[in-house]
Amino acid sequence: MKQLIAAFSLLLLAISASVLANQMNVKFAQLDIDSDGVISLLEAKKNDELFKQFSDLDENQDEVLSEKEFAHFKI
Ligand SMILES: [Ca+2]
Ligand SMILES: [Ca+2]
Repeated sequence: MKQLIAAFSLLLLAISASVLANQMNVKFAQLDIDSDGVISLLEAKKNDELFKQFSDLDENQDEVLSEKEFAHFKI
């Protein structure tokens, strides 16, 4: 029985993790207005906090945020 509960909790954890990941994707997709898979400075301007953090988040300094760089964004 304990094993069943443990397995069930793991399943729940996996589900909530994927829901969280989806929410991140939705947000990224919302900001990526032209859907080219990166957030440009112009697109980042839609979100004040993101705009402030833009240069810190843009690790390779190509003036766009990849999904990986955006993942470091904290509100
Ligand atoms: Ca874009
Ligand atoms: Ca970049």
